[in-house]
Amino acid sequence: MSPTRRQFALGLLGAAAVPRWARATATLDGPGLRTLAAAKGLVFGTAVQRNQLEDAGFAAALRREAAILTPEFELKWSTVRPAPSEERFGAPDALADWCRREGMALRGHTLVWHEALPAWVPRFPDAAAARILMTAHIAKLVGRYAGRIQAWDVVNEAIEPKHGRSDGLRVSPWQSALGAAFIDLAFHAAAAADPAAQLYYNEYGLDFDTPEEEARRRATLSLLEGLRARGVPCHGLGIQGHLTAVGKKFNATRFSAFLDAVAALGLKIMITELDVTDHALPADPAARDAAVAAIAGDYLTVACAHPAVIGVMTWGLSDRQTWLNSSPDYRRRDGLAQRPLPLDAALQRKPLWAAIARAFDQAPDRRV
Ligand code: 9MR
Repeated sequence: MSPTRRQFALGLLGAAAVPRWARATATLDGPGLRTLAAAKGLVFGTAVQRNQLEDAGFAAALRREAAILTPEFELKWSTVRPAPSEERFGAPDALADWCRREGMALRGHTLVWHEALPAWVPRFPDAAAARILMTAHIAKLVGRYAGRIQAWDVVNEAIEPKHGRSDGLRVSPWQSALGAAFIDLAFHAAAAADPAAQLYYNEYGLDFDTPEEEARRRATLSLLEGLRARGVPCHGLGIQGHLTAVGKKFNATRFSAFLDAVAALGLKIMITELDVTDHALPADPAARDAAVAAIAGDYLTVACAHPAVIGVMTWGLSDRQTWLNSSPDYRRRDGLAQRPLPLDAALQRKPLWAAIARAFDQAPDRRV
């Protein structure tokens, strides 16, 4: 029988009997997620924005919880190259320096995407222009951060079955100009610029048991199978993991089968952008926190049990800042801030933190 809340509250259990994830929720002091993940040979990290490092409390929380960071937008094309003659590497350089000083790893996000393109990049480039623009951009960024960025999301969100193509690819500037070959080209360019970097394909909508997400899983698998068959240097799949607290069913068997199929291609898997929108839930914060933690717990239990999954990153550490509050699709209609991340706005650990901790605690040890 598992210990009751009352037993915890009354201190009736010896410290050893209380699992770490249960003990640590109420306090900032227990081991952070980075430590709990590392104990199983996993890695935990988060997306950050450069200005968050300037807040001492936030920086301390990052040090406590995260072993790897990714810039939330600072490496995107529109940010680093707003005009052809203008390069802005100040923010990503500062993040890279911070990671080096703090002994943290850095992930690069993202090289080839249909969003966050500067206005000067044509939306309908011809093939020759697309090839030059894309490979020069990749060579510049991957080359600049070689040895400092461990893994790159080389191609982001290239799947969109709703666009009606038989290969499930999204109609985008790169796809329109170069066809499916743009993906191979991007990975080859990244590998040439830093042969040691781990190169990922990163995608969303792979999580739930809906016909739409099943179609996205199928299209993603066939994309990855093609990369493998052609010997394209792609080392892993980034599963974004933008979850929703209600309204979609999670099917552990189906998700696990998807992870198996990806692993069978020899690929590693990283959960790259975990968060849980609560936009469809009533206002009560405790009820929202419980629902968010429940779905993330179910999801991460499956993910962390899988030997091909190497780690989990959340898309932000604290509810202080989340893209969900400004998204037209997801922001709450009652105007309340969402609670999608492991720490609340005061940097206190939430039930989601405990769900992640529990998934790490229950995961098999990769180090043995
Ligand atoms: O959270 C990111 C937000 O701050 C940026 O404005 C936006 C556009 O660059 O991108 C958001 O991050 C997205 C990520 O890059 C790819 N997956 C979906 C994320 C949420 O929209």
